[in-house]
Amino acid sequence: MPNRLDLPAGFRWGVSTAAYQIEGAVEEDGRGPSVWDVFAARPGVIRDGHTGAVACDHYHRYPEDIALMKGLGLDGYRFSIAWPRVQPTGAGPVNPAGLAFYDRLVDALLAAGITPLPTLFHWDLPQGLEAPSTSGSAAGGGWLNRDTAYRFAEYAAIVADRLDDRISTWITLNEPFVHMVYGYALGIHAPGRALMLDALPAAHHQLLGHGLAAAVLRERGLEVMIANNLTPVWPASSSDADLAAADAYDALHNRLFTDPLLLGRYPDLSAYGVGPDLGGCVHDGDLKLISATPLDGLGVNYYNPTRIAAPTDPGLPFAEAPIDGVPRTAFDWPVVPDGLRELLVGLRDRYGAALPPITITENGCSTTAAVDDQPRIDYLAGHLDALAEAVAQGVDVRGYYTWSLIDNLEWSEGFNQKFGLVCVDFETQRRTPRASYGWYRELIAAHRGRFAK
Ligand code: IFM
Repeated sequence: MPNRLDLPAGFRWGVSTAAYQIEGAVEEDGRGPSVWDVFAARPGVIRDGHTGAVACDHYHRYPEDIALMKGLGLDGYRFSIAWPRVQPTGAGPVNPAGLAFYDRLVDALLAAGITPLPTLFHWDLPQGLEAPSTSGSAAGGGWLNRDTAYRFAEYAAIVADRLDDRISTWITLNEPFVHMVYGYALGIHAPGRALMLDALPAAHHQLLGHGLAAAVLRERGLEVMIANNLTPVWPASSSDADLAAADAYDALHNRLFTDPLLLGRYPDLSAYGVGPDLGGCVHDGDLKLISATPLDGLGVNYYNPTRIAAPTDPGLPFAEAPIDGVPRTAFDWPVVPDGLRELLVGLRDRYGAALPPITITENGCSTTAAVDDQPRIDYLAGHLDALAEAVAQGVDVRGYYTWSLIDNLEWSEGFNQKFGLVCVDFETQRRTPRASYGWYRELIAAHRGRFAK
């Protein structure tokens, strides 16, 4: 059996974070409000009333965080750019001080020998695009509004024009599935809409935004990726009803966000009573636009498989079923390392030649451990071995970015779910590397050592 040290020469090691989860400084240097600032201010929506106002104070402490990354010996750092820092209302004037922050960050990363891998959108939409003031230039409704896709492409051009001399590969969106479901269908993330299936335009408009931004990036000679949250879907039994439910869930979670990009079409959503135009939001030519710029890489965020059974009540064509008999993370997510191999091999089998090289853009777990986080080491080791097995089975995987460098704001869970290789004391902002930090550093060094002349 191959193991993690058998990953190929040139395999890239990294860590991932996102702007709203770490930066803080939400009112500094001209940053405008994001949907997350507004949502977090609502009583009861985030556990313990936590917000991203300060988070890890990375906006000020980024040199210390880059020193931690350098200590790991990383090849790359995946971070996200806060759109409202760059364009405070999401349309119109650029905020030079906001762009200057990312300039400093990128320069400091490069000086540390770390390749920046930016994500243009990790859920912190400018509030001006969700609910514009009367003087605003946008129409509102966030990603429910087609116009947001065009604003996203403008923003992509602004950022690329500033940083394309130093960054060659860009990720457009992070996990459009999670953003649509949690933000627009269930309302447990910003912007807090609970529209159920009426949230589907938020899926299509994100993908349209990807297509438009991808063209902007490609015009500048840049490489384009997207980071999708994907899960192997396990039917609860081999009954026809469970198989049909699993297929319906797979279409929604996985294929809805990957088929249009790689195959230029939406999957069959008839189990949801939805036709190929997703209720009318898909215009002629949109799918061509979404797939026109071939992806240079597919980012895969993997945490766990999902077990699906036939629905118990009307509404949705599936019901989630428990996965028993496996370890669980502090978040109560099932730990199934081989699910990563299964997912990657399944992607290769489904998309064949249409599948670009894969990078694992997120994988990790929350633990309750202060510093001695053996469960995280076990999680990472198991998943990296499964990844090596997928590579041995012929899947082209180029890199692995663990989630996350440091503990951070885990959205509606606040600071209560801790995913970091580095522990953060949110009272003092003191960073303490965990055991997993040393383990990851040793792994990277040992893997590199195999290929050293
Ligand atoms: O923290 C999130 C991240 O923002 C997106 N992917 C999953 C992580 C853990 O829940």
